[in-house]
Parts: sequence; structure tokens; C-alpha cells
Amino acid sequence: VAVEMNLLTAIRDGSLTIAYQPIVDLRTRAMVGVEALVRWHHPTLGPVAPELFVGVAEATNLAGELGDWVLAEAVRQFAAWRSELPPGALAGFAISVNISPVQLIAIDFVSTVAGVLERNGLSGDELILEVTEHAVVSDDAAALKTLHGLRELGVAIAIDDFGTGYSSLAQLKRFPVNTLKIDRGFVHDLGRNPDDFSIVRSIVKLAESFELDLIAEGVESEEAAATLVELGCRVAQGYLFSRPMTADALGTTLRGQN
Ligand code: G
Ligand code: G
Ligand code: MN
Ligand code: NA
Repeated sequence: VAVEMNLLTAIRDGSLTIAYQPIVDLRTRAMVGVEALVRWHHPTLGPVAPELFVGVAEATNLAGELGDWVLAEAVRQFAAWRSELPPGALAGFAISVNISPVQLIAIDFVSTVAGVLERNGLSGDELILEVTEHAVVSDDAAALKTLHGLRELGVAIAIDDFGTGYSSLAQLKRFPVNTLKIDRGFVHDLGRNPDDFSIVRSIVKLAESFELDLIAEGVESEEAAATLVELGCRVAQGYLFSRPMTADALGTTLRGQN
């Protein structure tokens, strides 16, 4: 209850921030997007792990409020960067935002997303929403309706941590999904571990068959990056390229590149 009360305050008083991790084209190393990752610096506890407070939010009805805050702030920040940079500097760029299963079944989520995009002058294809495999294939009618509504807005849906869940091929085909994010557990040791190599190769083939985009997570070595390129995955994020950065640091990086 203590964390819950504090979290509600934090959402409202500005002690949450967002870290941004670059997503890059593996061949050119150019940034093609960023993933927004929420951070909470508690006044006495210090940094609270997002796994912890996102879980608390989900268990206490705060996931909608937390998630809507992250979405609005990340999109606002993206629009702010664009207005500071030369025209066209962020062409083809997309911002990825994690959403919780609770948001996906909220009846007003599609209009929330539409409103945030419109207020900030973004088009749907500049936003990627990351959901867990379980939330997507839950077979929940409300979730499916939301996914179709988001697709109409042009917003891409990415399945986060792909490979760790249980979705069948039939389910993948049935749900309006655009992108698979290869779980970092299969990536960090890629190039040395033959099982990981086989798994990632299968995921790349799956993505090709279903015409899905791919983003590999957790690239920590040149060996893993080279193996991904060899297997046909072109987009990735990970400590090799950049850790998640503050909005200010990312803004400086973007201005330096343009
Ligand atoms: O850096 P990292 O420790 O940020 O993130 C830890 C976990 O928290 C990851 O599984 C990530 O998907 C999740 N996470 C980070 N930010 C958000 C968010 O805004 N919403 C949700 N639902 N999960 C998030
Ligand atoms: O579950 P999700 O993919 O949203 O979580 C992203 C998480 O992965 C964040 O906690 C982020 O800090 C972390 N992360 C990003 N790049 C790397 C990496 O190269 N290695 C590891 N171990 N974690 C990473
Ligand atoms: Mn994610
Ligand atoms: Na992930």
C-alpha cells in the first residue's frame, strides 16, 4: 500500500521520468527510433526498479494512469525533439512505448492514443506500441477490438519479449501485429550459443513468412550484431549501441547527428 500511494503521487507530481534507448539499423548504425522506458526516483528509496512498480501498478488499478502518462510524455518529447531539429531529421523515425494488458482492454484506449497523436502532430506510423505476447493472444474481444482500432490509426503493434511466450502460428496470423521484438535472452549470447542461433533463425523465418518487422533486443557484442545481420535481422537495440539515456542526453545526441 505504501508503494501504491507513493506511485500515485509520483505519477502526478513529476517524479517519474522516461529513459530513451536508441533503436538502430544494424548495417548503418543509424538511429531509427527509441524505446521509452519509465523510471521512478523515489525521494527516500532512490531508484525503484520498473519491474517492481509496473507490477504494483498492474495489481492496484494504476496501470492505466501510469501507462497513459508514459504514452503522453513520450509522444510529447518526440514532438519536442522534432521541432528543435532540422526538417526531415526524424523522417522514418518511430517511438516505441510499452503498454500493459490493462490499457489494451480499456474501452477508450484507441481514442486516448488518437488524442495524444493529434495534440502533438504525430502520425500513427511514428508510434509503436509494445505489448506482451500473452496480452495479444489472450483472445479477449476487447483487446482484439483495440488492436484493430490501433491498426486503423496506423500505429504499429510489437510483441515484446518474443519467444518467451506460447503463441501459436495460428494465433500470430489472426492478430493484427506488425513487429516481433526478439527477447534479449536469445540475443546476448548469439554467435556463441548454437541453440540461440537456431531459435533466432526460426524467429527470422517466422517474421518473413508472416511479413512482420523484427527488432532484436539486448545486443551487447559485435558478434551478436554480425550474427543478426547474417540471419536477416536488420534492426536492434542494446548496450552495444547505447544504454537508455535521459531525454536531455538523447536530445544532445540527436542534435549532434543533424
Ligand atoms: O530498463 P528496464 O529496466 O527499463 O525495464 C524493465 C522492464 O520494465 C521491462 O520489461 C520493460 O518492458 C518494463 N517497462 C519499462 N517501462 C515501461 C512502461 O512504461 N510500461 C510498462 N508496462 N512496462 C515498462
Ligand atoms: O521488456 P522490455 O524489452 O521492454 O525491456 C527493456 C529492458 O531491457 C530495459 O530494462 C532495458 O534497460 C534493458 N536492456 C536494453 N538493452 C539491454 C542490453 O543490451 N542488455 C541487457 N541485459 N538489458 C538491456
Ligand atoms: Mn519493451
Ligand atoms: Na523485451
